[in-house]
Amino acid sequence: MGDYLEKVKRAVTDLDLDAIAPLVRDALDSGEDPNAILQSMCAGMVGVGELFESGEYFLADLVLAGEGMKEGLEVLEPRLQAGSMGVKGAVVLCTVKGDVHDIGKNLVGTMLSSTGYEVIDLGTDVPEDKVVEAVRANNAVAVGLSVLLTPMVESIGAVVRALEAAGLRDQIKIAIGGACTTDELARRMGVDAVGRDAVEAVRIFDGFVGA
Ligand code: B1M
Repeated sequence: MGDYLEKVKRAVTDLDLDAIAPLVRDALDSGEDPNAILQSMCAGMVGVGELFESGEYFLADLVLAGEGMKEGLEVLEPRLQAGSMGVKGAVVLCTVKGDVHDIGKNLVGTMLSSTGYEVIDLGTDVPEDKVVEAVRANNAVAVGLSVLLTPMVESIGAVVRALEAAGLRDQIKIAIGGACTTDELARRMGVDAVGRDAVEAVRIFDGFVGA
């Protein structure tokens, strides 16, 4: 069984795009846990990031990796979805202003909606006033912010300040996540939690709503 997990990871890192979705399907057919397959795909993306950092991959390769990841997730996501939608409350989710990475955010959204949250996904490069608007319109219980780019971390603080200015901060919890987030950053930005992966994100939001 474990062989498929390694193959999925390698196909993502090697940008073997035609192989990713079929391998995910084979892994599912062989009885692999969808969450374990997801972890393998994410590990493959870490490999892509390392090759980009070392100069072996270029920006176009990151784009290709993103495409391959999305194709694999299309096969995987229906198997990750099981729960009853929306019963735990509404969560506003987005990637912060200046950042267009959306694969991790989408995964967090899938996991949250599959475990009972109504997910209001605002997309990527989202300004703080849109977050405030969505929190109000949907009576949201929490906000999830994805941020992968270090130069964009101030966008987190902008959301916190906008929620404070709107008088909503006391009634809402905020979590952040993404490659460049740390506990120290969370403290500095004044948010309530940082999630390392989509599974931990669910644990954090469950803690927020007492589920
Ligand atoms: Co970009 N990129 N990228 N990129 N990219 C990174 C993030 C980078 C680390 C690569 C590197 O140098 N090693 C680096 C950022 C360095 C930094 O600032 N610290 C980088 C850079 C520099 C850039 C550009 C500036 C490159 C350029 O133009 N010169 C540019 C910026 C564009 C912009 O946003 N304005 C850019 C562009 C792109 C693409 C568009 C080509 C593409 C994104 C495609 C897409 O998303 N549709 C891309 C990709 C694919 C990556 C890497 C390789 C992979 C990201 C990914 O999808 N990972 C990435 C390298 C890396 O992260 N190691 C990199 C898989 C995904 C499942 O993981 O998003 O971390 P992740 O999400 C996880 C957790 O973090 C967590 O759960 C998820 C699931 O487990 N999580 C949350 C995420 N959000 C959460 C929110 C929560 C909780 C948990 O809320 C509570």
